[in-house]
Amino acid sequence: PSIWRAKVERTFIAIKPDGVQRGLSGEILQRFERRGFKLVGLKLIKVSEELAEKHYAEHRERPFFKGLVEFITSSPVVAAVIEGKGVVATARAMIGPTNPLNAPLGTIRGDYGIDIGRNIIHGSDSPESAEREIALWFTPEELLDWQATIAGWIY
Ligand code: FUP
Repeated sequence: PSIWRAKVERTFIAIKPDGVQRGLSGEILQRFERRGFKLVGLKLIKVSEELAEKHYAEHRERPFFKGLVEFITSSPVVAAVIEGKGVVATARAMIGPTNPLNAPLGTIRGDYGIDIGRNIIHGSDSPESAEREIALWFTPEELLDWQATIAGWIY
């Protein structure tokens, strides 16, 4: 019974249209892979208005909601599910605060962004959000339960 076969945490990340347009997708995915997280779902998708509105439902009444939906549906998004110990909180830490101007250097937003409405990447903010968002963006068949043999060197 190998330790890396144990069910570990998963989170949802999405490289937003600005990140994809700027050619940052590979660089961003690389950061998570290098940290030790495992990709279990990955796709390039043109987000529908319906998906955008469901994803950002908590912001429905905010003044920036319409612009946010327009932005996220404007151009392809890289959607991913990554897995590993503490991945929800650690991915958020690697992403940095919502406003890139407040984001420390070394975080994705701190290294690549200056505008809150163009903050490059989304990451689930809690295990409950992760579960909701993974189910919203991926079908069960799109999530692969594969064994990363190198994980024995990480955990
Ligand atoms: P985060 O969890 O860091 O992605 O941030 P929020 O869930 O608070 O916000 C979701 C998205 O709404 C942000 F990525 C950008 C947008 N937003 C604005 O455009 N203006 C704001 O004042 C707050 C959020």
